[in-house]
Amino acid sequence: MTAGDGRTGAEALVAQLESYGVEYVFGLCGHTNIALLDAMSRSSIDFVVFRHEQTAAHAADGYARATGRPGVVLTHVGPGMMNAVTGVASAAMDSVPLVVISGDIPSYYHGRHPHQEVNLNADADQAAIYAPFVKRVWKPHRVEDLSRFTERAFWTATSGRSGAVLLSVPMDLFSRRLGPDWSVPALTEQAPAGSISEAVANDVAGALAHAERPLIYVGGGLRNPHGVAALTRLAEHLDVPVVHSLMAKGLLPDDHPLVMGMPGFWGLEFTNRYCKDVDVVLAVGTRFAETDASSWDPRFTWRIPPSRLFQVDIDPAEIGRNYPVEKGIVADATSALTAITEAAMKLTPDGRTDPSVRQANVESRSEAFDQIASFGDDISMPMRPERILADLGATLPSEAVLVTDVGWNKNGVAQRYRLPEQGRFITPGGSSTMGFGPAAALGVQMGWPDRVVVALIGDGGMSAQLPALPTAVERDLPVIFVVMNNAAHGTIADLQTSNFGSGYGCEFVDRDGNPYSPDFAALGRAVGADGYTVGAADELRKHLSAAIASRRPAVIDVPMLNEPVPTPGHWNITDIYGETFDGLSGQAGTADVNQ
Ligand SMILES: Cc1ncc(C[n+]2csc(CCOP(=O)(O)OP(=O)(O)O)c2C)c(N)n1
Ligand SMILES: [Mg+2]
Repeated sequence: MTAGDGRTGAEALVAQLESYGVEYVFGLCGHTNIALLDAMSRSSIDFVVFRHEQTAAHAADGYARATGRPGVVLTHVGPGMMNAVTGVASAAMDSVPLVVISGDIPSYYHGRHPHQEVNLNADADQAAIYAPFVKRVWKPHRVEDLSRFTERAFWTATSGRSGAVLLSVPMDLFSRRLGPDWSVPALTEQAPAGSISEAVANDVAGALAHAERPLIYVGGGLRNPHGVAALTRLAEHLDVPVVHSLMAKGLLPDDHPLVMGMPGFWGLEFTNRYCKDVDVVLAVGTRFAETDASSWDPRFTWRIPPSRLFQVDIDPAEIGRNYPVEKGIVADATSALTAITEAAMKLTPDGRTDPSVRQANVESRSEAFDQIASFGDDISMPMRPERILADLGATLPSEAVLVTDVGWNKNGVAQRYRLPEQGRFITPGGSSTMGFGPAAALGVQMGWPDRVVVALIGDGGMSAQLPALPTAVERDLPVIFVVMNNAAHGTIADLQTSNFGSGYGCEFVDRDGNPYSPDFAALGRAVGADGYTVGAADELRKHLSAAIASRRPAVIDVPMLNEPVPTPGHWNITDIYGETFDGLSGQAGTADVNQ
């Protein structure tokens, strides 16, 4: 083999991405990556140019959530990598597979502090910025190593608990040539991840079957349709209610009589009460996040012990962190649920003491959903958030995808929106990143070109990712951006008002103290999208229908009252602000117990 007469590192990398089935690369250029872009221009890969790296990373994340395939992001060194951080970390915190490729400084300038290097602590230290949230970083030094590391990057992002990885490539490697006999290393094949022994499956199934008040608590770790099918069989056969984390809304149909919705801060009172008094919990692919556990205060959502916990997770670090387990089961969620279901089919539930659970659940959930629907003809202007959700529910086709941001949109939908069985809810769970919604929606639409995709966002979220708008137009993506506009970072303004008496610093006001908002519809039109302003409450459905019919990017600016999100669970920040929280015992002091 003679080095120097084969393809360049860039050409080899592009061929490798093609062979791994990569359709899109989401990113932004810089002098460190244009050699790769040049190679991509002669390939089947479509490079999607963004105007901000955070937008690119969220869009790649949205694409990965929609398709189940890893998103690929391309950034420039230094400021490019830093701009992408929020998007990459948001994906990582929701275990979404993302491969980030960055053009790095030229290898031969190492130690000389070349242009745009981040080096105030160590030379060429930019990859260290990603250390707290990526699964692994690769920094090839020789072009011969690039394809091996690329294979590792895809394998690592997609196997086990999926997540983000970084491949930081010195820019000169893109232009160096490989020998003529270079070939793409095959991507390591994934066998189904490990299951559990029959004995463990029997134990878990037995505990559920003989329990008085059992519960299955499922999280975003269960993504596979086979896993969902096993979960449904298990719950129905043993008559066990199912509670889901924020990330898992929509895994089972919202109107299934055993589905109790989400627990925690934004869970319904009925749901939290049920969770608190269960005797056996099977938790699958969930980390008992603070939001879903009412700040882990045993008076509100989970009391483990005395509840007995069986916890299944592919990541051992998630097991037993906040609650002690009777059995910590490190396994793939789908395989484990399948085995437990098989074991359960031989049993009959024999310990139940309260036959009214299903009925009470259906009533409680219907009450929450119907409460939203009851605002369907509310004529308040600015609109009430409930009416906005009611209008969406009444107008969107059943297979529409709701991509939310943070604020009333995320919490209101998670708690009170009856998601149709074919619908999808996509939200930033772990990081709750304001700005996720508008940008992730682009990638979701690219993954599902035929579906109606709504970015349901606040005015804060839209403002945080305005660069998403021109890209939607440029790429002809018919995303409907519904801006719930209360001229405020409303969720935080509400918190601040209830704890400190004013919304100072959280509301958008002009120099005279009057509410201020950009004209989002005009901003939409300025970039070439359709723009609608809702002037009266009954106009929203009309504008939504027009936007759905036109299949063009559209911005609908919806003036909205700043209403606090109903928080039937408990969030102990109120105690922390009031200095009534004893962090050592983990107990609130004087705060009200709202149950
Ligand atoms: C990037 C980022 N910055 C700050 C926050 C804290 N935060 C949570 S909700 C929120 C307000 C969001 O405002 P908006 O999008 O207008 O929605 P609203 O709360 O008004 O419904 C903020 C600032 C965050 N989650 N993410
Ligand atoms: Mg707002």
